[in-house]
Order: sequence, then structure tokens, then C-alpha cells
Amino acid sequence: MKLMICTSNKKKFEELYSILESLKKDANLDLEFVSPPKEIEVEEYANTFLSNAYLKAKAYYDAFGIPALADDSGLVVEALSDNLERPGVYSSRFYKDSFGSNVLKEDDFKLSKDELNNLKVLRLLEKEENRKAKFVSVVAIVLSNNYGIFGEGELKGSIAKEPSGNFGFGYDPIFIPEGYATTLANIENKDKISHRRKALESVFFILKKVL
Ligand code: ITT
Repeated sequence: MKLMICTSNKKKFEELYSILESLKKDANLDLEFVSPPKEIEVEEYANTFLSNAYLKAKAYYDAFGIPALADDSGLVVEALSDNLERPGVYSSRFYKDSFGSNVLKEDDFKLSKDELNNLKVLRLLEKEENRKAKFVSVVAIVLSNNYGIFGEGELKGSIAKEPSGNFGFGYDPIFIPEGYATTLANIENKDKISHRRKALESVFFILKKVL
């Protein structure tokens, strides 16, 4: 069976692909992971990771008629969250969010999107003692028109005082996983411990039963 890995984020694609290949080998499943024939624009208008993951996978399934896998993920910082988790489902575009927008100055906008997101979190936490955070990933697989399966994974940790490391992407340079003394961007085997691996393991558990 062909399974499309549906994301516009190149680094996320690489992580999904590499974890999926290792799970496939362990499960001895006849699966071929492919890229979608072309990228499509999906409006992620829902307010949960689960709904957004489903929206992405379903949009690709509807466009190409091939079983589709999508991940919706993000960082949740305890001190920045109230009834809304932040950056949460808005992780990718947090630097543009009106919440805390005064901490970024005009001059900062020469930085990349990931650097701006990290800078904003660090500035918002400047005087904050509670640095607890977690990464969340929800993976949806749409197998046919009315049949979707899901998996969720979390990685607990804390926010560093400054960015460090080059592995991974997004918020990895400012996130220290529980039990480690350094950021995820300094940890070469991220794929073995990540929220994404946990989400894929849990959806694979179901996939093995239904294929
Ligand atoms: P697609 O929707 O096309 O998959 P995206 O990057 O927009 O790509 P999301 O909407 O799921 O994906 O946003 C996830 C954001 O959360 C991502 O851009 C990062 O900023 C952050 N993020 C998610 N997983 C991460 C990880 O493993 N390490 C660091 N940051 C991560």
C-alpha cells in the first residue's frame, strides 16, 4: 500500500520518513512511503492538533485518492498558557501572533521564522521561573473516504535560557527534554525520543491491526 507523507515542512518530512521506515521494518508491513504528487494549500482552521492533523490528511486524500498521513504538532509552554495552550496549534506562526507581539522589534524581522519564534518565547520568559514545556504531535492517517486513524505523542521538558544546537528544526534549539542537560537541537538521536516517534508508534499499533 502507498502512504503519502503530507507536509510542506521539509525537516518534518525527513523525520516522519525516517521514523516510518524504521517502524515498517520492525512490523514487517508492505508499505511504500511517498510524497504527494504536488503540495496543496490546507487551511488549518481548527483549534486542536487532532482536528488540524485530520484536516491536512483528508485534504490530501481528497485531492489524490491515496492513503494520506499528516502530523500537526507544536510546543506548549506552561507559563504562556491559560485556557489556550501557547504557542500550541499556532506554533508555526507564533511570531506573528498578537499575543506578546510587543517583545519583537522591527529589527528582529531579518531573522528566519524559526529564529523569530524562538526569540519570542525566550523574551516572553525572560523573568519567568516556570520554564516547563512540552512538545505535542498528533498524527492522522486517512485510509479511505470515511476512515481515519490517529496517534498522539508528547515530549516533556523545559525552555533553555538561550538557543543552542543545529539538529532538528523549529523550537528544538530552545527545548531541553526531561532527563537531558542540553537542547533537542544538540541531540543526534532526536527521532528515538521525540513526540513524533511516540505519535507514529501509537498510530502504527492501529495500522498493523487494520491492514
Ligand atoms: P505542515 O503543516 O505542512 O506539516 P508546519 O511546519 O506548518 O508544516 P505545523 O502546522 O504542525 O507544521 O506546525 C508545527 C510547528 O511547531 C513547526 O513549524 C515548529 O515551529 C513546531 N514544531 C513541531 N514539531 C517540532 C519539533 O519536532 N521540533 C521543533 N519544533 C517543532
